Amino acid sequence: MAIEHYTTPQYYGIPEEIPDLNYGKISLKEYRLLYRLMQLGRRVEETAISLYRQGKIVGGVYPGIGHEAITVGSAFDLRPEDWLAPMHRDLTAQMVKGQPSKFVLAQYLGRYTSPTRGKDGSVHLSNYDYNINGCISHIGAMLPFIVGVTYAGQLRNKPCVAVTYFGDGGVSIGDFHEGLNFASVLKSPILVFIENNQFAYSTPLSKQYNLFSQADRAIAYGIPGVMIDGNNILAVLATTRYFLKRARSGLGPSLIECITMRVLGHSAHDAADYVPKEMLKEWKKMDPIQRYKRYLLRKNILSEQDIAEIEQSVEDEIAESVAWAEAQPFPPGEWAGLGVYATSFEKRSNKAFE
Ligand SMILES: Cc1ncc(C[n+]2csc(CCOP(=O)(O)OP(=O)(O)O)c2C)c(N)n1
Ligand SMILES: [Mg+2]
Repeated sequence: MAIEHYTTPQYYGIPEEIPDLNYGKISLKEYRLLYRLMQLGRRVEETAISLYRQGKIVGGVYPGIGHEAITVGSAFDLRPEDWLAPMHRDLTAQMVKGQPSKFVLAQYLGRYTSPTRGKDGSVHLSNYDYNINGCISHIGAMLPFIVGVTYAGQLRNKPCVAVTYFGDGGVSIGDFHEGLNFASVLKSPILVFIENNQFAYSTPLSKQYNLFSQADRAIAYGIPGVMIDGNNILAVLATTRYFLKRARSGLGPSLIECITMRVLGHSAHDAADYVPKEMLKEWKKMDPIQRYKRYLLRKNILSEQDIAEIEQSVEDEIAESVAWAEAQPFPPGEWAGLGVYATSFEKRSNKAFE
């Protein structure tokens, strides 16, 4: 089974444990916040799936459930001036960067007060108030784009780092290779995460490439590449911290392959019958939130009561955000023809709606 293929990398854990690595200093506040953000991402997406089943969602839902260690760990240390260029499965990273959960839900529901004012679904959600450039649909296009964004920062002497993401399928496209080469030449301060979730839609890894690790692709571009346990929040955070520091000090980009599993279908309309049941069962034991919770309890970092309080505060936020989003108006018809060309494109700011 594919899962056993990945038992040797440095940071790879076992289902019940998070190994003791040198994580750097993590304060109690950060331990709590990491848990809260993972839980918030999970619950927002579960809520979106439920709204989808009620026929309320405009467009699709592409859940990143099971990816929370990657989406939270990779974006956790980003500063306001840094950029996030998420993929279709990275809504949780957007919330880590500051995107309010009520905007995520308003976007799913196609409301006029959503960041794109009701145009498009959740996938292309951007928010320039938080330096988030939403997913460009054509897989691969995010990398050359974000190289350009950080290059602008380099030229203006206003350095910023950027984090972007690929799937295990997306890395086979030309833009990935051109973009990574360009990033290497420009010493772009970019962390490129590969969310290896074992499938690209219905295509398993065995039909996609013949490498042991996608991180090996980094060698071809003269940059560092690592493969890590993508269901271990602390491994993702430690690795991100290391490469962020490296990028901020002018040493250029890195490629970080995170091994995980797409535990649901490609989107809410995909039952994913092509995924072996046994494989899913094994991966569910490695759920990143449950693993982190066990770690926090075992190490006496948080108590059951602390965890319950955090979970309740997430439930309260979700209830408030859903109520707000459902009460928002749909866009007026004439809005469909506005904002299409640059000439009529007003500066996007969502502050007015907060
Ligand atoms: C150039 C291009 N080809 C195909 C698609 C359609 N498409 C969207 S997501 C997807 C699967 C991507 O798989 P992967 O990169 O592994 O990411 P995952 O969905 O598993 O997170 C495909 C084929 C697209 N958006 N762009
Ligand atoms: Mg994939």
